[in-house]
Amino acid sequence: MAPPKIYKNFVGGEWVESASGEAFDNLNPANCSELAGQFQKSNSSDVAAAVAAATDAYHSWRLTPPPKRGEILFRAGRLLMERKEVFAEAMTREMGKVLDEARGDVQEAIDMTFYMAGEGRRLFGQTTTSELPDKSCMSVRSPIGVCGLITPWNFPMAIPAWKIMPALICGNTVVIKPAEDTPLSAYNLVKTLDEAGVPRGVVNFVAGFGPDAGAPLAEHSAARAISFTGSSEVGRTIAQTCAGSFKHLTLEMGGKNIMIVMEDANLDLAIEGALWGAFGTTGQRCTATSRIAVHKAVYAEFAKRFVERARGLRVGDGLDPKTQVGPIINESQLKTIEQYVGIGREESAKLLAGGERLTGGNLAKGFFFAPTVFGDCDAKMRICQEEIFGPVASLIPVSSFDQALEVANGVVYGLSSSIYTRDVNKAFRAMRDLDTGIVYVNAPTIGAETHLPFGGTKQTGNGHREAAVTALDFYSEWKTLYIDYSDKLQRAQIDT
Ligand code: UN1
Repeated sequence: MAPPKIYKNFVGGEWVESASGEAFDNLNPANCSELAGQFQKSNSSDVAAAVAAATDAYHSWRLTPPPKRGEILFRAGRLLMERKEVFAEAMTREMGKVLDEARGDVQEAIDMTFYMAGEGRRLFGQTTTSELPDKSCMSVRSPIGVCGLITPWNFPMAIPAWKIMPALICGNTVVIKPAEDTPLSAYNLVKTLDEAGVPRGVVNFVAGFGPDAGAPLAEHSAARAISFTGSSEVGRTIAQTCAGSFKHLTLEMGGKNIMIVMEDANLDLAIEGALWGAFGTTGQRCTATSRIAVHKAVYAEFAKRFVERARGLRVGDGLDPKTQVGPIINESQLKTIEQYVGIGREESAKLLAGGERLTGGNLAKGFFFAPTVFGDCDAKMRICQEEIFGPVASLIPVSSFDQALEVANGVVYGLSSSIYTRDVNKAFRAMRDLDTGIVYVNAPTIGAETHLPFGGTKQTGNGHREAAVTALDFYSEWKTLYIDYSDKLQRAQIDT
């Protein structure tokens, strides 16, 4: 077998090795004997070099007209389109999601790239009147400086694009530290940006692990803003680090997303949606449907049909076109899922499907887990409260719409929710009263589009939204300008 390819870091426009002199393996979770490459095990001196390069590059990038920045992003978007198939296949090899979904992930990066490229000719501020004569007022967006981006493994190209593209169009420079499980997709994105003409030092890429490379990035005094997507545990540590210097921070963390199925729902549609929401991406989305509250009038039928379909899902290597559910990202995540299945059993939830690791045939080579359904759950059980991040759905019977809402809102997270109903009154009440950042009607909890705000309430985040025009609010600062052309001193609030 040919030796694995060794991928380098990208710092100041050069491909460089880590100061540590060490590399780590990027495993294929569907077949652990296969490597998707080796990446640099970066440390704080690599991060310092990358932040220094980004600081240097900031001086001219911030002055580059935004439509020119946009042109580079348009070129990058076109290159990503040409490379979509190759990048999707590489993503499935490093992360496991089925090829069709990997294509969707690359597409999401393309969409974000074009969306933010277009912002280069907008980046609108406000002009307004003054309370004083011969005076003009406006607000404009200013860049912040160097942004540190720490990204997760579950959307290994889309989420880096969610962060890099708005940062760049606003005139910031970036250092990205992707998840150690999926550096290749971020590498492919960064390489494409370089080839599209992003100037040296504007985008820097440092592979490695959280404690060695992520922490020094969050701690670095010259990184003026940090954007993190990942676990609540790591998010809390990053928030504490950033608090010391009041660094700007966006956090996108856990979810315990619910689908509500009312008695008047189109059950065929709801079952189809629940399967996609719970088991798409092997349940490894922050937006995954992990709780399904079903009205008692249709609970038995829904449970029976949903379980049958869940049992029939084909689990396997995401490169096989017949596969519907790919592997779990790594062994430690697999153990977490196994632990939660144990917790569900102890809590006397009824295990209706799955519940175990799959090791038959080729599945023994990777980290596979059967699509799992717990029935007759109580909303207060830990499996209904805590994020599992795997193919596990818990069915909660409810007797009314009001009870469904109470169950829905009775968790610490608030990312996404959904309701299946044909009653317009219930749909509108749900849209108003579900305490989540995203609400779907007659669709599952996954499937956000890039031109709408993405993020959650409560402990899902810290109040920011990614994507859409709202992302610009994080990656820029408002600067307010007052221009007095009266040729005399005019005192606001006094000389009116
Ligand atoms: C995530 O769940 O981590 O809405 C991101 C979705 C995708 C993005 C999910 N477009 O499901």
